[in-house]
Amino acid sequence: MALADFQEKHLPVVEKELLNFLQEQTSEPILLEAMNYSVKAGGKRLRPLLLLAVVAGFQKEITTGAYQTAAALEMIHTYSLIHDDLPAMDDDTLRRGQATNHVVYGEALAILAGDGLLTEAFHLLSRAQVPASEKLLLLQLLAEKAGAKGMVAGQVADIQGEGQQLDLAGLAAIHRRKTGDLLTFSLLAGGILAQQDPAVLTVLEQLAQHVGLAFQIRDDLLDVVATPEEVGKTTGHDAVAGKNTYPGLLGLEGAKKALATELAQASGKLTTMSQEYAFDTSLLQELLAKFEM
Ligand code: GRG
Repeated sequence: MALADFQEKHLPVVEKELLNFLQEQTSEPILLEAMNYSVKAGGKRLRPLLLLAVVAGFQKEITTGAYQTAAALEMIHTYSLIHDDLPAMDDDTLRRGQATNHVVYGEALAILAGDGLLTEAFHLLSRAQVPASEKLLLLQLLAEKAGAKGMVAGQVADIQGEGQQLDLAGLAAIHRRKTGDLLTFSLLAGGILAQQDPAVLTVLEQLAQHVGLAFQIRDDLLDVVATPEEVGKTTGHDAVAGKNTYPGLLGLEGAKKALATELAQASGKLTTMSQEYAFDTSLLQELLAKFEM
């Protein structure tokens, strides 16, 4: 199945699980409105897509539990964007092509909308229709990748690195956690839901590291070369904020080369998965091709 058909078939189900759960679990209408505002603002749903594409690549049925796990993952991602945009963090006014959450609802509600999404993500996953042993693993992994040695730690390191000159290893150490860890969860969760053993999960994790770096380098490049209309958020922001970026360290051409290298390495991991674990790589290859610049 082509990626566009796969998206059209499966992403609306993730959406339904997510929106229904928030609706059922929220008792304050303005909180629901603020959470829905960012959820419905039209993100690419890259992380749910990666998760579901891995399940499909192992030729397993996409169950309700997989949709619920993907919905929980997107809730965590959306919370991170709301909080990242706050005046105390990146202080951004445009996200997903719309005014950021705090611009519309004020800072207090934006913080609470993020808190609500974060907490309800774990609530949804804890109730997901997934066998208990896999569910426990998914809960632990999501906490680890989103938490204090994962995405949150990466965000702290990023803030502390502002205005300092980092080297490539320092930059990678930030992004491996800030952006990479949630992408890693996306791929590993697909493997766990497809009941793969640890050896396969190790290859998935290696694949995720290349995907994560490629994604970040591309995001840095877009901040330099794209318009706000193209990416739905303010651009040129990194330079103003004194952020360490791949184009800043490597130059535009060097960053493009680094992106191509990461994508080639990701593709190599996919070949290994196809040869050794009968993994159908077509969806992920098509998705990775979209990262090329
Ligand atoms: C606030 C704890 C906390 C963490 C924030 C993810 C993150 C950490 C900050 C976002 C900053 C940023 C723009 C990072 C670059 C990579 C990234 C996560 C881009 C946004 O993800 P997309 O492109 O967004 O998948 P959509 O809107 O399509 O879902």
